[in-house]
Amino acid sequence: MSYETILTEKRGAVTLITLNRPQALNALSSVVLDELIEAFAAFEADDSQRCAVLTGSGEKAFAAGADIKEMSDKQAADFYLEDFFSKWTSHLVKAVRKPWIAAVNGFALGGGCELAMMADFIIASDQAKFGQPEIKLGVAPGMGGSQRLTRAVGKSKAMEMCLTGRMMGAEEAERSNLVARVVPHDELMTEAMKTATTIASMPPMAAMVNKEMVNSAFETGLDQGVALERRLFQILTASEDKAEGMAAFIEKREGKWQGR
Ligand code: CO8
Repeated sequence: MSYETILTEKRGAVTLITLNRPQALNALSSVVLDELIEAFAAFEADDSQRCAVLTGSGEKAFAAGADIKEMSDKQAADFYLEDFFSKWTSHLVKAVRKPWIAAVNGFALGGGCELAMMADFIIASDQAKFGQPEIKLGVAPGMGGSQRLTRAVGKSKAMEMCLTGRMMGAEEAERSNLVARVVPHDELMTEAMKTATTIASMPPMAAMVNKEMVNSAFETGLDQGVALERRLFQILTASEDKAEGMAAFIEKREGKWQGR
């Protein structure tokens, strides 16, 4: 499948998706959104693919935000009637049950930071910079940034970033729990692919269940989350991969997963 604004590639069981508008710092236009929706749907539907990595092309940016040039002429009624930005969460967060990682290689600003935070976790280059500078355009985050950033780094830092539009460097992002890990810039893709390959080698249904459990911590109270965890755990114990995983451990061999 060929796209205009993104590149996709299957590497074993890992799908690599690259935002590919380097001349616009990978700004997220409506074409990018439509193509990402298609690429993630293809990844989700392909049983041979078990983890995805999303990154940006070029040296400078993961994505410098929603496409300001495309949005500048739109009126409030257009944004409201199109329910602008709603598809990002419905198609890239809710509809993707398999794990995916954002490999942030440079600027992740505005919608770019929000897109990275939609991933299950972020691995960042030491040159990455995160920010929600929408206030400087007279607006505010619109793809979940005020919510996901606050849950990740806490109220004080999220509020400061949204109100001043300042960027956070990779080291601060790791210290503040926005990213799972920072790696030297030149090693970003090797490390991200290695991590994705490790996830892809796990029993696939167990990977989906682990993802669902951790995500539920953001959406439910503690009692409800713990109850969901217990039920999902009980369901997994009936899987073929549970029987295989435990037998493989006892027989001192690698498990062979059925994905069910
Ligand atoms: N949208 C469209 N084009 C962009 C964007 C963007 N978000 N970011 C950069 N570009 C383009 C530039 O216009 C420029 O194009 P051209 O060469 O044709 O002039 C090219 O990318 C390179 O950019 P710069 O020359 O600016 O590169 P610098 O290295 O000098 O600066 C920065 C890099 C600091 C990242 C700078 O480009 C910048 O500040 N970009 C915008 C960041 C931003 O504000 N992001 C938030 C966008 S808003 C959003 O995501 C959600 C809510 C939006 C509602 C808006 C309603 C109008």
